[in-house]
Amino acid sequence: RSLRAAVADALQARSVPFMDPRVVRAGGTPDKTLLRSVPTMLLYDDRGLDIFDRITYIDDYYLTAAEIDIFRRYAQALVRDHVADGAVLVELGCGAMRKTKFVLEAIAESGKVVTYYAVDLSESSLRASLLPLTKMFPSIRFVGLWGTYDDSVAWIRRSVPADTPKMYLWLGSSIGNLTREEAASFLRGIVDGAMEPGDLFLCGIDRRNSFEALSLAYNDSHGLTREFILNGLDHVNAVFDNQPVFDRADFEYVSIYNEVDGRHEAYYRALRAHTVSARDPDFSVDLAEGELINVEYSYKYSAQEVATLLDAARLHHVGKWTDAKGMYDLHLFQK
Ligand code: AVI
Repeated sequence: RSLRAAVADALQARSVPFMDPRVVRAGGTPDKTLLRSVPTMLLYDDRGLDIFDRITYIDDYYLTAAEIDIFRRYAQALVRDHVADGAVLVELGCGAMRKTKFVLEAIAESGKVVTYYAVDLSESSLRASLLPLTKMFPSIRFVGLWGTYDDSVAWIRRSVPADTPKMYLWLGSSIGNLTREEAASFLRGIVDGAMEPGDLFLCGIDRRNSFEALSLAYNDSHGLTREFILNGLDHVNAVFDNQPVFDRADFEYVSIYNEVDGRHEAYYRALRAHTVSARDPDFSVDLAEGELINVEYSYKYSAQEVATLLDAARLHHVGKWTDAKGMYDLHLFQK
């Protein structure tokens, strides 16, 4: 019900500023228009999670391979130098945990005693990922935290003694799906609420790579990203008990890498003028032909933007590892 209200609100409001990137690239100043949107969260129903998982295996979407490359080469050193005996690791939004395995392997080899908390919104994916790990790494204690990031931070604050060394892991450039301001205040909330001085935060962040690389990463040659984004329309229909709200045939996926703001922008474009409507909550929205509806931002970070983020969050930079192609960084921050 609250997701329905969020969809209705976002569709009715024109609140997302948009500047035509073609005009910006040509050196002009385009008109600023305000667009409708739908919540990014709609991309993650079971089918969306499954398509995203497939995206992480394709070359065009280089982010996952880059992060895995970093872990392959540096997980041992990371555990040796930064994971204390008796530490607690908290992975936010762990998903399929493909990269986590490298860290767990290094922990098991080190003989250190570690408790690993995995936070995820999907109970079934938590169970499916954790069960085999408990068998593979009997020396590590696994705990699944089913809920939002905020739930887990509150839980950690209540349940983990303050003097236990903690390391948070936020991988896969998930930070990119928040605005820079949201990212800073999210980190600041953890720093203030659930970290002690000396505690660590390991964060995978994508760089402001070339226009070509980013355009391909978010509009891959297999069409998986297009399917991932368009599936969000079907999910809206499901959320509204298949009234239906959207007809997929009326929309196409628009992928734009905005070099000025350093972010990929994902939109639905209405292929014809038509009205979309639903009941409970009731709304009716007239879409113009060609109208764009925003569904996702994926922010990319320069070194300066990482530094600004850390200042705002009151964290210090203590380490950085980069993939062989120099496209992606794993950063270690400390309170
Ligand atoms: C989950 N998140 C970090 C992905 C990203 O890169 O923004 C989601 C995604 N969207 C399109 N492709 C992948």
